[in-house]
Amino acid sequence: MTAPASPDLPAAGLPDRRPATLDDLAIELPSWAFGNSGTRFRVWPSPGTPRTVQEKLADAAQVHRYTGLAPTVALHIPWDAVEDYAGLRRHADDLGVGLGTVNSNTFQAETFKFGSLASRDAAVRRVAVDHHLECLAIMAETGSRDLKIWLADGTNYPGQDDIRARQDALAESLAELYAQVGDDQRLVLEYKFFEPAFYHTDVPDWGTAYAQVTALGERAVVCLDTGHHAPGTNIEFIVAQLLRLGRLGSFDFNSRFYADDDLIVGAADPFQLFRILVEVVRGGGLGPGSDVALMLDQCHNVEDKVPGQIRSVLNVQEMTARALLLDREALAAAQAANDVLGAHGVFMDAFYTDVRPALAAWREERGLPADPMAAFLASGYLARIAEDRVGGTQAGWGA
Ligand code: LRH
Ligand code: MN
Ligand code: MN
Repeated sequence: MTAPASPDLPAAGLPDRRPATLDDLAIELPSWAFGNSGTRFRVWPSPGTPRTVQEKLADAAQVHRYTGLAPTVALHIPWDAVEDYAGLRRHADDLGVGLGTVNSNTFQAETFKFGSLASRDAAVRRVAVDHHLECLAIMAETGSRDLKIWLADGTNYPGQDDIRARQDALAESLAELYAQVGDDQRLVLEYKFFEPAFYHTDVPDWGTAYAQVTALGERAVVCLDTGHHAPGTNIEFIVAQLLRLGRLGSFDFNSRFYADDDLIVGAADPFQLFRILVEVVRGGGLGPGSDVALMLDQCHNVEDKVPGQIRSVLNVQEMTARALLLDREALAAAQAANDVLGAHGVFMDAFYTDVRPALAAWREERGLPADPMAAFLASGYLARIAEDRVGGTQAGWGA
């Protein structure tokens, strides 16, 4: 294990801790993955789609029941707004899951056409800050730790607005908000390089998110959404850097081919997921003492949603298992000897190991089905919800 880079930085590798194991893995599901979604061309409805947040939680509980991997569900406000959040928490508890991160939403209201927390209009900023204060009040009732903020703020044309003044406005808004974040809570800032703004985005990259959160204080951290980078970006480097700096708060896992595709994590590039998880394990982001939240942020446009989420958590588990297999001693020895191909070989050996039989055994030891997908599909749940959930409006991305 290497020594910390400077006395101020948290120790890399955290040598005195129990090493992470597969039992440490817990993945948070997004409530919105269970609603209908699509593209700007069409939303494809599917039978049995939840009509309420309670039904979204029931579907999420199925994923946990068959995999043992997904004990919490993230909410999006106002999509999941209810009158009684303490009641919603009890409902989740009865289903065997907990409520997790609360996501704010300033990307759909008319008021925020030209920006929200980064707007230069003080009245608009007031509305945006108040929405986040409401989210904090909800978190007190749901028992959630994290307030996650993703901003659609940006401009479409050079000269449209003063991009530097908007950074100052954003810093001001975040500072007001952060002052209300409780001792046990965190403010998590998510970045995204473009879309819906096409020319400039106010929080486009990890560096900007890092600069903004470090100005706030210790309980402000960064969310890395794997779909929010330009093609070819070395995401595992960003993971290593943010962990080294102690500011990696959470992941939004998904897959991309072209842009913010929100496909099943590990579907487009399993090797990238492996490389990311190697850095997570290396940097102490899994296991005792870690407060990195591993979340999914996905939409299932054409496939069934509950099996889509089951596939997703199993993909994360599979690549985590391979990352845990990495022979770090052999790797360190090869690296120290500048044995380029030897080190690469050790790395690839872990990636190419088929862990599926071992994972099936791991599940059976814990009273879970060896094949969660097959067991779920055989349970008849999909047919049951298709029959039961007729009438009312199906929830969708944005409802
Ligand atoms: C933005 C984003 C963000 C939102 C979610 C619905 O693209 O990734 O995390 O909250 O999608
Ligand atoms: Mn996201
Ligand atoms: Mn996204």
